Amino acid sequence: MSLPNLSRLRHDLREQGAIHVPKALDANSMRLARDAYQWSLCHPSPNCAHFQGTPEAPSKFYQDLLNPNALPAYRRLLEESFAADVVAELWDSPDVWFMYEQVFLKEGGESRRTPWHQDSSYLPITGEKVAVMWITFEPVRKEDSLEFVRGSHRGILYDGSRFDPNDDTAPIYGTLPRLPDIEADRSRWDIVSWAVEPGDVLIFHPAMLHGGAPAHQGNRRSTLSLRFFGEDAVYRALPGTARVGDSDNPDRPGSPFQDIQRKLKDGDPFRHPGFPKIRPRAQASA
Ligand SMILES: O=C(O)CCC(=O)C(=O)O
Repeated sequence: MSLPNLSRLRHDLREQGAIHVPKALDANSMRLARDAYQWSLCHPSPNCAHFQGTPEAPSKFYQDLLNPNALPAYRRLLEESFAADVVAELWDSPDVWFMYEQVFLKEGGESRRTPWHQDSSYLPITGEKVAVMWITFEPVRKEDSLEFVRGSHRGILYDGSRFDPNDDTAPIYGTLPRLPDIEADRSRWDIVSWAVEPGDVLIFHPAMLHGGAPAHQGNRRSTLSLRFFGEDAVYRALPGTARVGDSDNPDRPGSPFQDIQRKLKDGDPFRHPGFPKIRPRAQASA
């Protein structure tokens, strides 16, 4: 595949940390993505969470991630869709590994925002070639989309958010700088977002500060995030132990992250059989 405006997309992903790639996934890729997403909704893992609404935002906000049984269900998406090819092209690298999936569903009226956070606060991985692909199944207006602080992947790594309904910045470790209250004064931050159609994707570095707008009465926001890494990705120990139940924390009992944290030391190549290599495609045997 060949993405239009590839050199600008590569530049912006590297320097600004997040990009909108229009029409990245064709109809077949979107069908496979939806099948995988539906599988996740029908097979909640021990990691799934229903976030409490508030009186102002009472609607459903569901998420699940790193389902221990996801790989067979996601295999066709990973092998046959363009998702990993898009990432390989943006990295200008043939090698892509899959880390894990995350599903979000907001519906039933006003929902709370997804608090501002950086995925890197929860992940013992670092490198230039680490990326999140955000796929939406409904058209999303710019004001209802995922938002980013431009260039924040080059800045401070903040503590994670506990997704506490009473305090978006409540920390998970207490050892990293506390997340700033971006919503309290958005004008201080260089916030960027895009309108996204099904088939478009947002791609961002996991160190990017990002947060999700709420869903509104009469609309549904169902999205799938896929996390990938490339050949320069290395292990970087987390600054503490996130607690099981902390949202976005993939360090769950039995997860490959637990194993990797026992076995690797800082700077080791980030590799584990639970994180399969998906590009280049395996050669069909004769
Ligand atoms: O879609 C959202 O509201 C949040 C997405 C997100 O935080 C992620 O994909 O890492």
